[in-house]
Amino acid sequence: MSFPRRKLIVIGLGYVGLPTAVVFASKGFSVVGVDVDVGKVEAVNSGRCYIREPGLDVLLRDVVSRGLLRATTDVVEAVRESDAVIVAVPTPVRDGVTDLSYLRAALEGVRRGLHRGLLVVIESTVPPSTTAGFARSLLEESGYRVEEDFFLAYVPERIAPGRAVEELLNVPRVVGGVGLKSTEKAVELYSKVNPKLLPTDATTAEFVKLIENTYRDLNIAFANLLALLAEKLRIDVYEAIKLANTHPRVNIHWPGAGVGGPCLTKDPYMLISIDSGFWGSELIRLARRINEYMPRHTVEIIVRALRDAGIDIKGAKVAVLGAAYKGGVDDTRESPAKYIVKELLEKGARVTVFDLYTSETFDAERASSIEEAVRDTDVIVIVTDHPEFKNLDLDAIAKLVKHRIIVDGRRVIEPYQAVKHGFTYYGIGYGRAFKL
Ligand code: SAJ
Repeated sequence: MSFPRRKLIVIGLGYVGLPTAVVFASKGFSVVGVDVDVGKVEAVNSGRCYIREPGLDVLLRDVVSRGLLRATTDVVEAVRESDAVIVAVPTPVRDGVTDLSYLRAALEGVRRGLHRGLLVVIESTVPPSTTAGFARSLLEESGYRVEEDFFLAYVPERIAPGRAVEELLNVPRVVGGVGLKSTEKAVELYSKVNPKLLPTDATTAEFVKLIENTYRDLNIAFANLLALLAEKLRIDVYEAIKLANTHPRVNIHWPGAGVGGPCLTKDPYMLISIDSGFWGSELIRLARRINEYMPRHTVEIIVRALRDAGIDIKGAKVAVLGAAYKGGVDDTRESPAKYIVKELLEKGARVTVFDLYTSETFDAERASSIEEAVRDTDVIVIVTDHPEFKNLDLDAIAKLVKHRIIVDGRRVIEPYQAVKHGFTYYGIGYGRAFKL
């Protein structure tokens, strides 16, 4: 039995680390969560869940009350008493360069508490070779040897915000050790929470993580390119993609007001950092450029929609529905809404933001209900595909607005429905209502 004490440390109690700590605790591990943020540590210890994840709050309260999960800021002490450590700290990318300083700080703490038999797992997204290179040498400065005295593996996280608990338990996990013994140990640890494990080596596992998100980013960029072309052709790109996707070997993603979140916006840059001078990497850079352009394009459509109705953007009242980077979550990291709202404010519009999941407004006014958001508004802009927006009462809304104009950045509303209620419908990739 490799984990005799069933004691696990999770370093970094964010969107990945907190659900991970809770899920392992719910399977009987005695888990210590470590974070530099005292606020998070206090929240966990008082059983309070600070991220919105279905089912997580109940589970957290339960494991804390049963003494299976506690949090601390002292990593060294925690590591000395544990069988395994999972590191899930942020690794931000700035100007194409990955900042490994949080990972370094976490691993330095682990090194000071390192002992024989310890398994160290990195879950943070990193450039390939980081585990077998940077992390290994840093930990071996302790005098202990990997594969002989301790074990080291890379296990990419695969949870999408909003589905953390479910995905931790059910989505297959890639498990890559720096050697066979490390892979075996890591497989043993994760088998306690997830039966679908895919063993490989650490560098392959790091690479796999980056290609998953880059594949998605490229696919969405292709969809966004098609949207821009469809607008020129004055056809509906959603109808075209739906039809193309009936082909058994075609699976095009969906265009939209932009690609946000902490993963797709940075992982492609980490992938090309393997050989940034290589001309072939332009494929990935260009995809990023298309996706980064989409919020600007959304603003262009808003300005045009208003102009078509004889309204100047300066002084116009704009109701923005959605601040989160995707539907059903409260997460606003790298949200396209940020650029859109700031640009509208810059242009002199009076902007009100309504989001049922988050109170973030990016300096615009905040509405606490849909009615408040749309009252006397000149244009309604849908930025996030929250499920609730799919059932908007267009009849009621039509009576409240000043002008019946919708700019739909996510195809949340069917154009014919909007038109039926007297709205002029504009949307990403919807070329029928306007001319470029
Ligand atoms: N989006 C589109 N069109 C689409 C799909 C998404 O414009 O067809 C936009 C969304 O609105 C959002 C952005 O892309 O702004 C990213 O959303 P997402 O759902 O694609 O991805 P994330 O960042 O929430 O989660 C991804 C997931 N990766 C993949 O699906 C390959 C998740 O499994 C990872 O764990 C996560 O990244 C991560 O942490 O790496």
